[in-house]
Amino acid sequence: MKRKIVSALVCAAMVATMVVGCGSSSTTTAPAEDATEAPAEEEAEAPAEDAEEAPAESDASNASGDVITIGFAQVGHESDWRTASTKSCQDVFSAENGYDLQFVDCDNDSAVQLEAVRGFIEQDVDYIIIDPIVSTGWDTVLTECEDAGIPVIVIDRTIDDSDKYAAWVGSNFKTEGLAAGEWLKAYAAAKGITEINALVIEGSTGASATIGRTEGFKEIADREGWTILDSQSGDFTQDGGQEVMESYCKSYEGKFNVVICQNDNEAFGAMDAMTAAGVSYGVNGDVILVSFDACTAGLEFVMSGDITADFECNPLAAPFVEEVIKTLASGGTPDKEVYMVEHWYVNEDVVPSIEVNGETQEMTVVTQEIVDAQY
Ligand code: GYE
Repeated sequence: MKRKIVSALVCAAMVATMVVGCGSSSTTTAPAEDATEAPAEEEAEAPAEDAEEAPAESDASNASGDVITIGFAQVGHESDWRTASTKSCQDVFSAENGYDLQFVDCDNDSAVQLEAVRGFIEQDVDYIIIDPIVSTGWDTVLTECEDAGIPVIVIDRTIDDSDKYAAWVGSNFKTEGLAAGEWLKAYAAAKGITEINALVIEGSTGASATIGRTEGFKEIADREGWTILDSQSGDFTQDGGQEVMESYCKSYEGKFNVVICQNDNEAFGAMDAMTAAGVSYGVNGDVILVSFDACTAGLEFVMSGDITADFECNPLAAPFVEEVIKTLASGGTPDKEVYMVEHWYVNEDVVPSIEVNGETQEMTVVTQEIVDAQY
């Protein structure tokens, strides 16, 4: 019992950081239990219930009372974000909550991921969750899932060449890239920086997170006439970020004043490379350092001023996935797209808010309290 209450509270804290509707077509109900930690305007959207009534604890077995079997083909273990995503699923789809979670770490290998999904079909699991490593090449295997009568729920990254899945829960990556660009424009103006020469460290090639963040930032860069000196993949890893930045420091010595890393782990590697090369970065440095994800360690570096701005990607999708499963189990039709909420973090209050896609959103100055509450 004690464990269950704790898990309900953890779940409550997780959903408190999410709301719905930040993407164009999203409509859904947040599976919130207790939204006490949610920022004021988001609480309204999350229907609060007692922690004891957490979705993760209730009717977690199928109609016949059996354990629900879920196959989860996870991308890999490349980043802090990924670790948080995996933990979110393992916490919600636990044996205690009535699930048998078949978890496969696909180690960033698309062939392994397709095999994992086919393995789940063989096992005749009740539901399949896929976080697609790449956004294309899915229609055949999704047709196989459909033929087997197994609903697929896509999380995080999108599938762009098939719609044979029940629902997708994730983030709007292009919006994240646009936000980084709009913030940079306002920040540079406030600081009297008139020329932007940017280096981009992209995520894994073919991932929708990479494609969206790249497109979004480039759209603003093109509009503003900024120079993107180079854009190479760091594969969403710390080693990858460090390696790419080491080579950038040699090739573009003295020529760049902005580095955009498409996730926090790449930023950690890039910081090491810049430090080694004698390049200063962050709020007091020569280089504006922008990152995405805003995991705990990323926010710590925002607070210390090493990362200038960090655009959140919320990995805690599992409670929403559980809602989709419950809707399907009761014969309903879930919303096809469910968007996570993203907060945008900075060290200093130079740019209070920015407008993206016609909507104004505040920039949040990181405090220790925010760091402590982050996943
Ligand atoms: O930003 C990165 C992870 O797909 C949004 O993948 C995710 C990305 C995330 O490795 O850290």
